[in-house]
Amino acid sequence: METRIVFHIDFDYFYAQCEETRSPKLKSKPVCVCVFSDRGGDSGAIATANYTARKYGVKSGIPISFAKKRLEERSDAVFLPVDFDFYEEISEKAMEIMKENADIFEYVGRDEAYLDVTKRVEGDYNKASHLAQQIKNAIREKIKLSCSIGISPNKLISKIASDFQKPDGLTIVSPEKVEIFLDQLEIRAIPGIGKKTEEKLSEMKLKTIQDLKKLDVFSLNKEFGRKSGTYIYNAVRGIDTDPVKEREERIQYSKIMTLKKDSKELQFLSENILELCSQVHKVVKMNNKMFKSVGIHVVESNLTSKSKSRMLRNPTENLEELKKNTVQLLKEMLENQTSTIRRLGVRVSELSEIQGQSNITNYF
Ligand code: DGT
Ligand code: CA
Ligand code: CA
Repeated sequence: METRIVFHIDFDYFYAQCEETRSPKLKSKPVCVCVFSDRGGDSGAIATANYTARKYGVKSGIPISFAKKRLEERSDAVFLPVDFDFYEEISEKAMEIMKENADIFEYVGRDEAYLDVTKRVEGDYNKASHLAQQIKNAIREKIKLSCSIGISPNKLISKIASDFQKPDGLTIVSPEKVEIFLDQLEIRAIPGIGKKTEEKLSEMKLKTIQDLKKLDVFSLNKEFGRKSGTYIYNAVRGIDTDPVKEREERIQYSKIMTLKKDSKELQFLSENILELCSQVHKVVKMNNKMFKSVGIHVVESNLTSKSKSRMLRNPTENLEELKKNTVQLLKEMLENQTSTIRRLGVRVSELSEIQGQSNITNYF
């Protein structure tokens, strides 16, 4: 039997809750955070909505115009544009609190992370539950954010558990409760089971995780392929040996902009890309990092995305080198560019820490 204790922590209605922290008046209203497309008007999609808006059927991914229809009777409904920088800032602060409370911390995304806490709670689920409550309290007091936590012997079950009593949930599934917890759930509770898989299974009259246990691994492999089949076979039995791996939030820094006009002119695009380089470089400097990979990203007028990157010989923190490489990438991309470009981005990755005095001095 597994003896690990793993937390999965996920912020509730994250973007919308961030908006509530800066204007608490929003709390009583339906709040929708929107990704407006640059077509203007209401074109675009809902990134997320608070639970008041969700009662009216508003959810991530639906068109903004649908959301407005569904909220027609609520004249107090609020539709805000996304502000990623602000959410990032809040996320970083909350992640700090989690990191301090983990033996191993694995960043998953802006609003979620895994923590292995086995050692610090000495494998004790009671202590684990106290620790989780402390983390929830600290995040609520310092950042004014609510989150949901799942606790279990592995990442898979904790991820399912954190979603089980949202919002502001705390669900503990100790090893002896794993089976009873999983059996009652619908198949879609398993992360990675999409609509298609669910439909296929429901045609076979399988609805709950317990039903799914009737299938042996061979039939599952035959139906879904070896990789998915084996995953499903293990998942319904609560088996997941994937360790919590140390991973920090920033694996890359990037900036992206919508151009004043669509263009494929080198001169115009270079001017803009150099400005993006300076912005990215500022962030790199602020975080005391070096990068070894440089990339550019474009969105064409027809909304097709393209990117191009290159690995440098050595890690660097040098702005001129960043500029030289991005302009070179841009030239290469424009060589057989037929469509004009609407959005432009610069990204650095393969980050490493700057260490030692010698580096710090040549870094200004
Ligand atoms: P929750 O966890 O169910 O209380 O609600 P959220 O909003 O935190 O949902 P989650 O954890 O799936 O996603 C975290 C954030 O990611 C969410 O606040 C906004 C963003 N996001 C999620 N789904 C979509 C989507 O379909 N489109 C866009 N643009 N953003 C999304
Ligand atoms: Ca969330
Ligand atoms: Ca999430």
